[in-house]
Amino acid sequence: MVGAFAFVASALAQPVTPPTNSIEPTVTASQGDLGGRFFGAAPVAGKTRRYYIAAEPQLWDYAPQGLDPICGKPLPPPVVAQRKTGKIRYVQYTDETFTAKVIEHPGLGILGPVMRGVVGDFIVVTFLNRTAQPLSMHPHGVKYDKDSEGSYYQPKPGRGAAVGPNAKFTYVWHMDEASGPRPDEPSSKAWLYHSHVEGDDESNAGLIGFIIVTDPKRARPDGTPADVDREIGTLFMNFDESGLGAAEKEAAEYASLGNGPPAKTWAQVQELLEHGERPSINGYIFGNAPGLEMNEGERVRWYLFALGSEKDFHTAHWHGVRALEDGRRGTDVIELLPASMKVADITADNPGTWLFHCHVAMHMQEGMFARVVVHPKGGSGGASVPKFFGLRESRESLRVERAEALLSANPPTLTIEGEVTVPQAHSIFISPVTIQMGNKSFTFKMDRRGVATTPDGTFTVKNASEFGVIYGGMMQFSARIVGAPLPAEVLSSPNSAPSISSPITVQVGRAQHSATAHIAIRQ
Ligand SMILES: [Cu+2]
Repeated sequence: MVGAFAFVASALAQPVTPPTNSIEPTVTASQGDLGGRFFGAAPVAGKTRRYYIAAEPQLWDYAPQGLDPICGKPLPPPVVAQRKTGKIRYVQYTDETFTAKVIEHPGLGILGPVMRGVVGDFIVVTFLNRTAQPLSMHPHGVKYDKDSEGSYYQPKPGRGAAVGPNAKFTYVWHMDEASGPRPDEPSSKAWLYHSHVEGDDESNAGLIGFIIVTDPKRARPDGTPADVDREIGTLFMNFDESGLGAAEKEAAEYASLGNGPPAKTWAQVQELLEHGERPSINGYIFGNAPGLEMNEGERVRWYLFALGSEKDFHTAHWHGVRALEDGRRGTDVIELLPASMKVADITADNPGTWLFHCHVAMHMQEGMFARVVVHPKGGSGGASVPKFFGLRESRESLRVERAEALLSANPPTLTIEGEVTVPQAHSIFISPVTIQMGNKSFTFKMDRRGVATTPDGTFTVKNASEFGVIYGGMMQFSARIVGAPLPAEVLSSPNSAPSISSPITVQVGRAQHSATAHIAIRQ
């Protein structure tokens, strides 16, 4: 056993090679974007929902808390040896420049951005492939022509089947009648989307998300289901971190057929597979999934998915609350198989912190569990995550958390605190930050400690590493602007006004981020 474990540990220490394929791209970077049509016509303009999504390499952490907070135990050795791993994810941007990332919903974990609409709408998504291998976006459930199928196979794959490195393709998907809920189904339903050039490897790499289609007769003006107060989405999937490619698995499998000795024996391959198993909920294991939160009394629509292989038979089980499965059956367990897509309606009638887990014993042991919180009415603070996925107004890349003008101070000062999206592993001392408010703009160039001081004020980055690098894609900042350069609208705000709203733009490198700052005025 000691020998076997040493073998596994040394194999795990090798860098995991990203999946590769030898498929000829159907669209290359030099061809430009050849998509954007639906059966040869432009999608209906007034019914178009526009998205910009890139596939990007990312370091994924299965257990960011570093332990199992539910059982109060350390993580098992194979997980500790390889808690973080290289993934590819779908990342949403605000516009066609692909410079400002949209702030991610923390409850989605490894899942990509949610795209949504009502029956009759078109999803128009420009896909940019920022990896070295051809990738795609293949949707379930919605209507598409061959070019927007996003799936590579013979004969005649469509143009969007295998989008090459740095290439772009705009997919058009129609939420037709058949993609929406029937009258006897719940008011909204969800469909998976994933990359489908060589499907299994790419879902396992992290290229998965979902689409919500709502019945327009039962929808709010923003497209959310009218009979629901909150949405949650969970993917049950056994990610494979063995680092073994399909060829290696097959070589071991068919060794007895006389094709020469395999590089690894069948037993070695099984051992690697076993230690590489990550039975995850939204890409998190051992109680590390954040954002599964509800408030007491809310009607919560829970979208459940599974994906993966023959080990991905899951039974999602809630403690503390009951669910109505697809509007029909009362239960607290939902059965899931690879590519299952189910809807469970829950009334959050039982405040507390509850276990949510896969009831397959092996998966449970290997960490397929999470915490669900039902915040009590009248408690101090409710659910901290947005109530609905993928709304237009939540597509922000800049969030102003605090803005305050002290006008009686000498000189008067304006303080702005917030967060803004930045690229992966962003070096703060390379890209200056420019803040624009009204007719004034202030540029700050930080040092490695993340501080910039100019005659106009100070800008401080709060979450950079000691080398001046931000990991995780969010820059937390505090800006203080002093004296005469304050925007005129702030200085001249009427004495009686307790606050004013002002558009603010923050530019980081090439990326433009806009928001509205609600500035509290202190005289
Ligand atoms: Cu399971």
